[in-house]
Formats: sequence, structure tokens, C-alpha cells
Amino acid sequence: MILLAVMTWNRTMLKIKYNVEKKTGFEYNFVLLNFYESGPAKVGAHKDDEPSLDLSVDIATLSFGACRDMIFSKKGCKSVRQALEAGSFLLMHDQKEWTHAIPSQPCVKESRISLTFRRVWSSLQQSLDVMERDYSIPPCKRLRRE
Ligand SMILES: O=C(O)CCC(=O)C(=O)O
Repeated sequence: MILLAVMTWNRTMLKIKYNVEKKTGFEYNFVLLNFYESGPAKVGAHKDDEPSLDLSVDIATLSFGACRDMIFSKKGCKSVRQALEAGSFLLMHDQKEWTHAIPSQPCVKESRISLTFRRVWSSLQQSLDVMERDYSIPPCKRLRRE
């Protein structure tokens, strides 16, 4: 099950966003928090190339908690496996070309959280603003359940 909740930026998140922006030189207006309860929790191979994303802005990922691997793949290239340790910072370029995945690692017992900073086109931002106004269930609203 995926729960996507939309929340406004709080002071801590704004501070983190500011530091990420300072490091990358990009401006972000959206952050996705992924929670992995333990090793069996995984994300299949996918590209972050949705039309709602501004692909000229690299996606920045901060990792907290358990160390998990990420696998990068591109047609015609050897896959790359990268351990994402607590406190690590990853900048993903070329989102249209590369897929990435967090494979299951059953031996990992601890939880992991990642924050992935993105820039979305303003039409999505406007839709979110409208939802926030129309549904007014602050601070979070359930958008999608799978
Ligand atoms: O948890 C991560 O580091 C990556 C999550 C992910 O694949 C994504 O947000 O697109």
C-alpha cells in the first residue's frame, strides 16, 4: 500500500531544503518521503520521468536510518549497485535514461527513510493548492491508495 500525503513545508523541512539547494544549486518545491519499515520493503526499478517533473532539475536524495542499496540500470550499461548509508546524499542526473530500484534486503532489520527533493511543474503545485483549499483537511490528505 502506498499512502501519499501532501503537507506544507515545516521549519525543519525548509531548513533541510535550503541546505540541499545550497549544495546542488537547484531549487526544489516538492519532497517525497519514503519509509522502509525493514529489509523486505523495496521499490521496483523505475524512472523518475513523470510529466509533472521538471527533468532539468536533478533529484536529490537524503538517507536516514538503515543502510540500503540502490541499483542503477541503463540499457547497454552494466548495472551499478550503490549503498546508501545514513546521512548520505545522492544526486540523480539523467532521470530519463536510468532506472533505479531499492531491492529487498531481508537481512536488514532496521527502518530507513529517504527524502527525495524534486521540482514539479507549477500545474501540479496548483492542483495540490486547490486540493488543499477545497478539501481543507490540513495538514495532510490521502491522495492515492494502491
Ligand atoms: O528511497 C530512495 O532512496 C529512492 C526512492 C525512489 O526510488 C523514488 O523516490 O523515486
